[in-house]
Amino acid sequence: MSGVTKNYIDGKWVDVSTGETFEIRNPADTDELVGVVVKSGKADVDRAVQAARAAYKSWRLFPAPKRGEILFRAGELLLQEKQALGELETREMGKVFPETLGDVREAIDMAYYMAGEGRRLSGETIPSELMDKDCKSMRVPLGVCSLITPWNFPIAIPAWKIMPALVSGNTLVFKPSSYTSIAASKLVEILEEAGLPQGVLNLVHARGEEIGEYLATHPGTDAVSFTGSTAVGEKLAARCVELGKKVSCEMGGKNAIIVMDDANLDLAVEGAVWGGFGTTGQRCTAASRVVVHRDVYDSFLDLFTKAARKLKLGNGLDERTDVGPVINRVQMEKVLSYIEIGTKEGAKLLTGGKACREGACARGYFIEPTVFSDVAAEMRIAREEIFGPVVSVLKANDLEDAIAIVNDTKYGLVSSIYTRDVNKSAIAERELDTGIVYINASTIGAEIQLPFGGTKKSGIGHREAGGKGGALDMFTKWKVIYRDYSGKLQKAQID
Ligand code: UN1
Repeated sequence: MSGVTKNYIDGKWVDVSTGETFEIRNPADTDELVGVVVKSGKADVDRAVQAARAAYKSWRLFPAPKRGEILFRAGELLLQEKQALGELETREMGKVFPETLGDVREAIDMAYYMAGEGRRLSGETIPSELMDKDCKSMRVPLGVCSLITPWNFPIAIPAWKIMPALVSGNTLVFKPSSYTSIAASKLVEILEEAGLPQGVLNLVHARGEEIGEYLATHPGTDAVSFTGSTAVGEKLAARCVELGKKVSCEMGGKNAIIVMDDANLDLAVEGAVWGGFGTTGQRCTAASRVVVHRDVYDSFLDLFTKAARKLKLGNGLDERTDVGPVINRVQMEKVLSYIEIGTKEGAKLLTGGKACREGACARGYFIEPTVFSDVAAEMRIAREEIFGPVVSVLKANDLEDAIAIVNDTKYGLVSSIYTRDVNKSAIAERELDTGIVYINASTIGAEIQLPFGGTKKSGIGHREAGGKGGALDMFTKWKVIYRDYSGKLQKAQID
């Protein structure tokens, strides 16, 4: 542990008005203090917004390709620091080292991708219906954006927002989850080193929802991009609409994998294990439901349960570990309470179901990978987002039934189907009402060059990441220019 992690405002690492701090402890071993972080008050947010406002005047005019070059350098630095960042992330939030390396990789991908956007960011030139008149559309920045990010992807999700927001010419106030403040600070340090001018990116650390809400609704900001729970996102979005701020929220999921009778069963089992228990089930894309064709239901359950039992819990830096801890005590209790609810509702607990407090797990928030079978579609464990290592298996009669089960949720982030029948895959692709559909692959691992996000209560506003309809739509607004060089009054639409 070295020193106190500070706020970054107007190009300086600074203390906070409250004089208070909070601790970050390793969720795999709470005896390990990972760091101490400043706890911001409202005055610190005010300072950060003010700095972003001031910096906006020149940053918006700084050429986009040059903004892109800074991001490119940040990508290079992230690549150099990948191992160290991955290790820090595992200590700070618990997920296993190969996955934290993947998290950093996703940020590198985003940096390079958005660096390229600096030389595109294109609009259109379109013919006018009148003589001697031209028309064009262009993307312009929004102003000051607040970015509020969760702990499960400590570097990647901030990068999904920071990189497109910066290349588009916005200035930012970034409030990361207080469970991953140190990783967030490292990302900001890297962007500073890459040459970001002062005030363009400001970082405030705080614990609890109050400061995030204060920032999101701050009169000095123009837009909010949030990733987190549906409950918080919906509240935030409603406030932003009232206040006239542009808003985008990535929220919950109750994602499902369909396993058809013709599927490669071993592959489907691997996909269900990876989607259900990867990141300890703490992804918005996690496969928390598996909907299995009745003809392969028993054999799938047999293989899946065996595979889940084999998973080794422990510290994510130990290479023998498959599954790390959940993030904190509150989350552990929430997941355990869902396991109790599932049992009471009559689902059959096939494996797992308990906290683990032995051996490598003695001082952390560990929960055994848990599989429920005989789950009915109306049960809470089949409907509510648990965000932990708990998978509900449901039985379907045929493809139509399976699709209906998958779509019968308030969420719509990701779905997947395992089948070797090309016609079935085409029908699933058309009918599954989710922002992302995988065929013969699990629900996790979206790539950054495509829009990321979901339907229904999984998302409000714009998609994240790259591609048409991705994050540039969130972080820019369209401006249309008509130029009349005829020297006379010309009237459109008038004969
Ligand atoms: C999240 O869990 O909030 O597709 C994001 C995936 C990752 C991103 C997950 N690329 O699982």
